Amino acid sequence: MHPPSFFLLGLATAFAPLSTAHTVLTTLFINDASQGDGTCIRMPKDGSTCTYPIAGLNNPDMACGKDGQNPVAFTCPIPAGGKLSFEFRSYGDQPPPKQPAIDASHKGSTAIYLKSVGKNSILDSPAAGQGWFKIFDDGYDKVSGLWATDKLNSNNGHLSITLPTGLPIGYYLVRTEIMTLQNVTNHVVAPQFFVNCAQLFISSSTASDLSIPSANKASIPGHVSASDPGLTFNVYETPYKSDFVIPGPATFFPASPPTTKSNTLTSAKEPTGAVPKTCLLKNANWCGVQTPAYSNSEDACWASAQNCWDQGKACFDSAPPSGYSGCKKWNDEKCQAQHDACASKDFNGPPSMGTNWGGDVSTLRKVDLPPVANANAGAGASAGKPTEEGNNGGGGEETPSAFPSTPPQAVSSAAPAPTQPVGQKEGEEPMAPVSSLAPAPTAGSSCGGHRRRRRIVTVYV
Ligand SMILES: [Cu+2]
Repeated sequence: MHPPSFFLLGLATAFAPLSTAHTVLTTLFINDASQGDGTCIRMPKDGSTCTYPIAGLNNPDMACGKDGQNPVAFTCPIPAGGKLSFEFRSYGDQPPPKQPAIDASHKGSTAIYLKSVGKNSILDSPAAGQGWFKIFDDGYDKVSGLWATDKLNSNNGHLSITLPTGLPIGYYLVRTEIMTLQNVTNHVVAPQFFVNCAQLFISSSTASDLSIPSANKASIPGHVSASDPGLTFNVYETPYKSDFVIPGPATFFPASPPTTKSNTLTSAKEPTGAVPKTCLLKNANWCGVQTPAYSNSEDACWASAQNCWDQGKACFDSAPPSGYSGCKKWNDEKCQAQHDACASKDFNGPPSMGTNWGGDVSTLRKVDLPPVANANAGAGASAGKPTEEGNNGGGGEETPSAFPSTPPQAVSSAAPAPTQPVGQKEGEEPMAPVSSLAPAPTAGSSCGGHRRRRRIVTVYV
């Protein structure tokens, strides 16, 4: 939440344009394959506040953002050393370049953290607390004059990194941190942190526990303090009077240990929380499964149709601010077809049994992902030193091309190529009201409260 200070408002209006455009992590790409909007991401549930900064440096939400302590159903598999890309949006359901990832006035740093949370379950360890380490960061580039947030916008909200090759197999939270300095002057210090997490299962030939050097360990909240030089940096001075120091610990990028028989795993394990193969259609962390079969029974026909609508309602109810295009497709195409069949007294079904409704509509959007931002930095070093500028986080000895182009259980491969819904342009969330038969999306299910947001922003920055 923004500090409701009129003093701060005055300063901000003097130095920076008023803006609504904060940011939220909406989408993961694994080796360039979209996992679907919202899938595996612990996104804030309330669409009207989903892009807001974290209130207070000691807030437990600093770990994984608002609602980030709660697990989501799906966990995305990725090999150690794989390419991981993130998409940030200033409105949850509107991908850049329609809107910027974050308002241009919000200059600051980006960072990626990891935390191993268990060998058996994503639930073995909570988000907040010890165990975090930073694998990548980016601050101010003196040569180009660009901030990390400028690069994020010029890449249409995308940031790509390589995961370290030396990560042990298991469940991880990956944490994105964007820190911006538009509300920091010589008199007021109110940096903004935009934090989100996603659930990963990292496959690896390494099973032994990760040994994180003490200098690289982070307990979150608590990994930054208000007096850190990176949090008090004045971006309105020209020229800058000092070098920007990226907040948080130095990056730690564990390279692969030598492979021996004793630590070699097949890493063929199916992670708990992988998107089920039985999903006919997916929306974020919801999956629609086939409705019950029936023959020569009117009652069973309507019961199966109701099962479909019930699944659709659960989809809308669970849809995060990144959108509900899959829920709408489910209701409009599958449930409506079942309803129509029962109404026309075709009591054998469900119709189109075995048809796949397209996996995940959101993965149809074409995106150009940037190359990994840590390909060349820190090569050969397993732990970086704090940097005053540039980006940090070693590329290491293996390139992403050493891994398959899609993860072992790639979400997108679970279903045949989806078809484009009628009347919906590629890449656009359906904006029309859902049919009267469909449950209305809840107020928080889409980040579309623009009118409300604009009103708020006349007071807060
Ligand atoms: Cu702001």
